Amino acid sequence: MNKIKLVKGDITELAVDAIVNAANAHLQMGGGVAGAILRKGGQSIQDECDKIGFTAVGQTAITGGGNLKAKYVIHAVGPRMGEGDEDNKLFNATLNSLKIAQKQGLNSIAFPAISTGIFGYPLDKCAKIMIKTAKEFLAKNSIPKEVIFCLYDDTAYRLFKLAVREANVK
Ligand code: AR6
Repeated sequence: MNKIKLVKGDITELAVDAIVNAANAHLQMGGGVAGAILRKGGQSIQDECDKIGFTAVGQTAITGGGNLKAKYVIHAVGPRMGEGDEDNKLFNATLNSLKIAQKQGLNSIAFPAISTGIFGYPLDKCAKIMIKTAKEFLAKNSIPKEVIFCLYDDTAYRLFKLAVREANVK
C-alpha cells in the first residue's frame, strides 16, 4: 500500500528515488534546501537547471541527483509570501511534484516544507496543504508508493504530525 511518512532531519541525506527542492522560478539554487542540495549534490544539478531555465510558480522541473543518494531532484517552485494566490500555488507545486514522480515511475519521493523558509509561508498552513494534497493523490494513484515529508526542526515536525492526524492518514 502506498503511504505517507514523516521524518526529521536533512533531506539531502535521504536515499529515495527523488528529493524535492524548494526552488525559485529561475532555478538558481540559493540558500536553504537548495543550498544544501547544491553543496552535497554538486554543480551538475545547477548546470542541468540552467539548461532548463525558467519554471513558473507552481510548476516543476526534474534533474539528476548528482552526488546525492537520491537518483533525481524535482525542483518545485513554491510561492513567495505576499505575491498572491499562495495557497493554490503551493497546492500546485506539491501536486505537480507527485505527477512528475508518477510520470517517471518513481516509487519514493521526499518533500521539504516548501516555501516555509526564505519564502516566508506559514508552516502550519503549508503542512495542511501539502499533507492533504499527498493524501488525495495517494488515494487515487499507485505510484509513487511512498511520500516522505522531511522536516528540518521540531516545530515543523510537530505541525506536519498534527496535519497528518487531522487528515486522518493511517
Ligand atoms: N533538509 C530539510 N529541510 C530543510 C533543509 C534541509 N537540508 N534546509 C532547510 N530546510 P527554504 P523556500 C527547511 O528556504 O522558503 C532558496 O534560496 C527550512 O527550515 O529552503 O521555498 C531557493 O533557491 C524550511 O522549513 O525554501 C529559493 O530561492 C523549508 O526547508 C528559495 O530559497 C524550506 O526552506 C526558496 O525558499
